[in-house]
Amino acid sequence: MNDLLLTTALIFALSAPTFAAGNHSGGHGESQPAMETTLLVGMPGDPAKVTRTITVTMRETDDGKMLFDPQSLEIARGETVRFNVINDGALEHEFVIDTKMGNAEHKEIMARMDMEHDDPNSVRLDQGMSGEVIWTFSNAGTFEFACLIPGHYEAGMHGPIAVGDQMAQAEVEYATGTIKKIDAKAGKVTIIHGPLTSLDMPAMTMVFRADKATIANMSEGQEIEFVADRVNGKLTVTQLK
Ligand SMILES: [Cu+2]
Repeated sequence: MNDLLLTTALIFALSAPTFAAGNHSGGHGESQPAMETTLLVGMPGDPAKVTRTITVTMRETDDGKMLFDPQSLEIARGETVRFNVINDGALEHEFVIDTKMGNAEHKEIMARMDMEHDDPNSVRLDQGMSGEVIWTFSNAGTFEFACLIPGHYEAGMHGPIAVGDQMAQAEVEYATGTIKKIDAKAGKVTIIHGPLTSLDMPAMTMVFRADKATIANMSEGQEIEFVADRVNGKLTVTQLK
Protein backbone atom coordinates (compact mmCIF):
# COMPACT_ATOMS: atom_id res chain seq x y z
CA MET A 1 0.00 0.00 0.00
CA ASN A 2 2.80 2.39 0.87
CA ASP A 3 4.48 1.54 -2.40
CA LEU A 4 1.28 2.27 -4.26
CA LEU A 5 0.88 5.67 -2.61
CA LEU A 6 4.49 6.48 -3.27
CA THR A 7 4.15 5.46 -6.90
CA THR A 8 1.02 7.55 -7.29
CA ALA A 9 2.71 10.57 -5.74
CA LEU A 10 5.67 10.10 -8.05
CA ILE A 11 3.44 9.85 -11.10
CA PHE A 12 1.77 13.13 -10.27
CA ALA A 13 5.12 14.77 -9.60
CA LEU A 14 6.44 13.58 -12.94
CA SER A 15 3.29 14.39 -14.85
CA ALA A 16 2.80 17.94 -13.67
CA PRO A 17 5.43 19.57 -15.92
CA THR A 18 4.17 17.61 -18.92
CA PHE A 19 0.62 18.79 -18.43
CA ALA A 20 1.79 22.37 -17.98
CA ALA A 21 3.71 22.17 -21.26
CA GLY A 22 0.72 20.52 -22.95
CA ASN A 23 -1.53 23.43 -22.06
CA HIS A 24 0.80 25.86 -23.79
CA SER A 25 0.95 24.04 -27.08
CA GLY A 26 -2.61 22.75 -26.96
CA GLY A 27 -1.14 19.34 -26.34
CA HIS A 28 -0.59 18.64 -30.00
CA GLY A 29 3.13 19.10 -29.68
CA GLU A 30 4.19 19.37 -33.31
CA SER A 31 7.50 20.81 -32.21
CA GLN A 32 8.12 18.52 -29.24
CA PRO A 33 10.37 15.50 -29.63
CA ALA A 34 8.16 12.42 -29.44
CA MET A 35 10.09 10.68 -26.69
CA GLU A 36 9.49 13.50 -24.22
CA THR A 37 5.82 12.60 -24.11
CA THR A 38 5.13 11.06 -20.73
CA LEU A 39 1.47 11.04 -19.86
CA LEU A 40 -0.43 9.59 -16.94
CA VAL A 41 -1.58 6.86 -19.32
CA GLY A 42 2.02 5.91 -20.05
CA MET A 43 4.65 6.64 -22.66
CA PRO A 44 5.58 5.85 -26.25
CA GLY A 45 6.59 2.20 -26.45
CA ASP A 46 9.78 0.69 -27.79
CA PRO A 47 8.84 -1.47 -30.84
CA ALA A 48 11.42 -4.04 -29.69
CA LYS A 49 9.57 -4.47 -26.40
CA VAL A 50 6.06 -5.05 -27.71
CA THR A 51 4.37 -7.77 -25.65
CA ARG A 52 0.99 -7.77 -27.38
CA THR A 53 -0.63 -6.60 -30.60
CA ILE A 54 -4.24 -5.48 -30.49
CA THR A 55 -6.16 -4.79 -33.69
CA VAL A 56 -8.62 -1.93 -33.39
CA THR A 57 -11.05 -1.18 -36.20
CA MET A 58 -12.99 2.03 -36.65
CA ARG A 59 -16.20 2.31 -38.64
CA GLU A 60 -19.64 3.84 -38.93
CA THR A 61 -22.91 1.91 -38.71
CA ASP A 62 -25.99 2.27 -40.91
CA ASP A 63 -27.92 3.85 -38.04
CA GLY A 64 -25.47 6.72 -37.68
CA LYS A 65 -23.24 5.41 -34.92
CA MET A 66 -19.47 5.39 -35.03
CA LEU A 67 -17.64 2.59 -33.34
CA PHE A 68 -14.38 1.12 -32.24
CA ASP A 69 -14.02 -2.63 -32.18
CA PRO A 70 -13.16 -3.79 -29.54
CA GLN A 71 -15.18 -1.35 -27.43
CA SER A 72 -13.04 -1.71 -24.31
CA LEU A 73 -9.46 -2.73 -23.55
CA GLU A 74 -7.86 -4.55 -20.66
CA ILE A 75 -4.15 -4.23 -20.22
CA ALA A 76 -1.69 -5.22 -17.52
CA ARG A 77 0.52 -2.52 -16.08
CA GLY A 78 3.90 -2.58 -17.77
CA GLU A 79 2.64 -3.98 -21.06
CA THR A 80 3.88 -2.47 -24.30
CA VAL A 81 1.08 -2.77 -26.81
CA ARG A 82 1.17 -2.37 -30.57
CA PHE A 83 -2.24 -1.08 -31.63
CA ASN A 84 -2.83 -2.07 -35.21
CA VAL A 85 -5.48 0.52 -36.09
CA ILE A 86 -7.65 0.03 -39.18
CA ASN A 87 -10.13 2.55 -40.55
CA ASP A 88 -12.88 0.37 -41.98
CA GLY A 89 -15.28 3.29 -42.27
CA ALA A 90 -16.12 5.81 -44.97
CA LEU A 91 -14.98 8.82 -42.94
CA GLU A 92 -11.71 9.93 -41.45
CA HIS A 93 -11.15 8.72 -37.87
CA GLU A 94 -8.51 8.79 -35.20
CA PHE A 95 -7.45 6.65 -32.26
CA VAL A 96 -6.21 8.61 -29.26
CA ILE A 97 -5.26 7.19 -25.88
CA ASP A 98 -5.22 9.44 -22.85
CA THR A 99 -6.98 10.03 -19.56
CA LYS A 100 -10.70 10.71 -19.84
CA MET A 101 -9.98 14.28 -18.82
CA GLY A 102 -7.14 14.63 -21.34
CA ASN A 103 -9.45 13.47 -24.13
CA ALA A 104 -12.21 15.82 -22.97
CA GLU A 105 -9.81 18.77 -23.10
CA HIS A 106 -8.57 17.83 -26.57
CA LYS A 107 -12.11 17.31 -27.75
CA GLU A 108 -13.01 20.83 -26.68
CA ILE A 109 -10.06 22.28 -28.57
CA MET A 110 -10.92 20.22 -31.65
CA ALA A 111 -14.53 21.42 -31.54
CA ARG A 112 -13.25 24.95 -32.07
CA MET A 113 -10.52 24.08 -34.54
CA ASP A 114 -10.12 20.68 -36.19
CA MET A 115 -6.43 20.11 -35.85
CA GLU A 116 -4.69 16.95 -36.74
CA HIS A 117 -3.07 14.97 -33.94
CA ASP A 118 0.51 13.98 -34.50
CA ASP A 119 1.38 12.72 -31.04
CA PRO A 120 2.75 9.26 -30.29
CA ASN A 121 -0.42 8.43 -28.33
CA SER A 122 -2.60 8.82 -31.42
CA VAL A 123 -3.01 7.99 -35.05
CA ARG A 124 -5.37 9.63 -37.55
CA LEU A 125 -6.42 7.69 -40.61
CA ASP A 126 -8.28 8.36 -43.84
CA GLN A 127 -10.84 5.78 -44.90
CA GLY A 128 -9.38 2.42 -45.77
CA MET A 129 -6.02 3.26 -44.19
CA SER A 130 -4.27 1.56 -41.30
CA GLY A 131 -1.61 2.67 -38.89
CA GLU A 132 -0.18 1.90 -35.51
CA VAL A 133 0.42 3.26 -32.03
CA ILE A 134 2.99 1.59 -29.80
CA TRP A 135 2.38 2.45 -26.19
CA THR A 136 3.74 1.39 -22.80
CA PHE A 137 1.09 1.44 -20.08
CA SER A 138 3.30 2.22 -17.11
CA ASN A 139 0.55 3.22 -14.69
CA ALA A 140 -2.47 1.38 -13.39
CA GLY A 141 -5.86 3.03 -13.69
CA THR A 142 -8.76 3.57 -16.03
CA PHE A 143 -7.95 5.50 -19.17
CA GLU A 144 -9.72 6.02 -22.46
CA PHE A 145 -9.35 5.58 -26.20
CA ALA A 146 -11.35 7.90 -28.38
CA CYS A 147 -11.80 9.64 -31.70
CA LEU A 148 -11.81 13.38 -31.07
CA ILE A 149 -12.88 14.53 -34.51
CA PRO A 150 -15.93 16.76 -33.83
CA GLY A 151 -19.07 14.70 -33.28
CA HIS A 152 -17.38 11.31 -33.39
CA TYR A 153 -16.98 10.86 -29.64
CA GLU A 154 -20.68 11.61 -29.18
CA ALA A 155 -21.52 9.13 -31.95
CA GLY A 156 -19.92 6.37 -29.91
CA MET A 157 -16.21 6.52 -30.61
CA HIS A 158 -14.78 6.04 -27.15
CA GLY A 159 -14.07 3.19 -24.79
CA PRO A 160 -12.35 2.50 -21.46
CA ILE A 161 -8.83 1.16 -21.07
CA ALA A 162 -8.48 -0.70 -17.78
CA VAL A 163 -4.84 -1.02 -16.82
CA GLY A 164 -4.57 -3.61 -14.07
CA ASP A 165 -2.13 -3.20 -11.23
CA GLN A 166 -0.30 -6.39 -11.90
CA MET A 167 2.89 -6.81 -13.82
CA ALA A 168 2.81 -7.96 -17.39
CA GLN A 169 3.97 -11.49 -18.06
CA ALA A 170 7.15 -10.23 -19.68
CA GLU A 171 8.20 -8.51 -16.47
CA VAL A 172 7.47 -11.41 -14.16
CA GLU A 173 10.62 -12.95 -12.76
CA TYR A 174 10.58 -16.55 -11.70
CA ALA A 175 12.37 -17.41 -8.47
CA THR A 176 13.99 -20.76 -7.87
CA GLY A 177 13.26 -22.97 -4.91
CA THR A 178 13.09 -26.43 -3.42
CA ILE A 179 9.89 -27.67 -1.85
CA LYS A 180 10.56 -28.66 1.74
CA LYS A 181 7.09 -29.52 2.94
CA ILE A 182 3.56 -29.65 1.58
CA ASP A 183 0.40 -29.31 3.66
CA ALA A 184 -2.24 -29.86 1.01
CA LYS A 185 -5.12 -29.73 3.48
CA ALA A 186 -4.14 -26.28 4.73
CA GLY A 187 -3.16 -25.12 1.26
CA LYS A 188 0.36 -24.37 2.41
CA VAL A 189 3.76 -25.19 1.04
CA THR A 190 7.17 -24.56 2.59
CA ILE A 191 9.78 -23.52 0.04
CA ILE A 192 13.52 -23.03 0.45
CA HIS A 193 13.80 -20.24 -2.08
CA GLY A 194 16.23 -17.91 -3.76
CA PRO A 195 15.73 -14.14 -3.78
CA LEU A 196 12.17 -13.00 -4.57
CA THR A 197 12.96 -9.88 -6.59
CA SER A 198 9.39 -8.73 -7.09
CA LEU A 199 8.72 -8.89 -3.32
CA ASP A 200 12.12 -7.51 -2.40
CA MET A 201 12.92 -10.54 -0.24
CA PRO A 202 16.24 -12.32 0.16
CA ALA A 203 16.73 -16.06 -0.09
CA MET A 204 15.18 -17.95 2.84
CA THR A 205 12.73 -20.67 3.78
CA MET A 206 9.12 -19.58 3.97
CA VAL A 207 5.58 -20.88 4.01
CA PHE A 208 3.45 -19.89 1.03
CA ARG A 209 -0.19 -20.37 0.22
CA ALA A 210 -1.03 -22.23 -2.95
CA ASP A 211 -4.28 -23.37 -4.51
CA LYS A 212 -5.22 -27.04 -4.96
CA ALA A 213 -4.26 -27.17 -8.62
CA THR A 214 -0.83 -25.74 -7.89
CA ILE A 215 -0.21 -28.07 -4.94
CA ALA A 216 -1.27 -31.04 -7.09
CA ASN A 217 1.76 -30.29 -9.28
CA MET A 218 4.16 -30.19 -6.34
CA SER A 219 6.07 -32.83 -4.45
CA GLU A 220 8.45 -32.61 -1.51
CA GLY A 221 12.07 -32.30 -2.59
CA GLN A 222 11.06 -30.97 -6.02
CA GLU A 223 13.07 -28.10 -7.48
CA ILE A 224 10.78 -25.46 -8.87
CA GLU A 225 10.67 -22.11 -10.59
CA PHE A 226 7.83 -20.04 -9.28
CA VAL A 227 6.30 -16.60 -8.88
CA ALA A 228 5.02 -15.47 -5.48
CA ASP A 229 2.81 -12.51 -4.74
CA ARG A 230 0.71 -11.21 -1.88
CA VAL A 231 -2.86 -12.39 -2.28
CA ASN A 232 -5.21 -11.05 0.42
CA GLY A 233 -2.12 -10.24 2.43
CA LYS A 234 -0.73 -13.79 2.31
CA LEU A 235 2.33 -14.80 0.37
CA THR A 236 1.02 -17.07 -2.33
CA VAL A 237 2.53 -19.10 -5.15
CA THR A 238 0.77 -17.60 -8.19
CA GLN A 239 2.70 -19.31 -10.96
CA LEU A 240 4.68 -22.51 -11.18
CA LYS A 241 6.96 -23.82 -13.89
CU1 LIG B 1 -13.92 9.26 -35.80
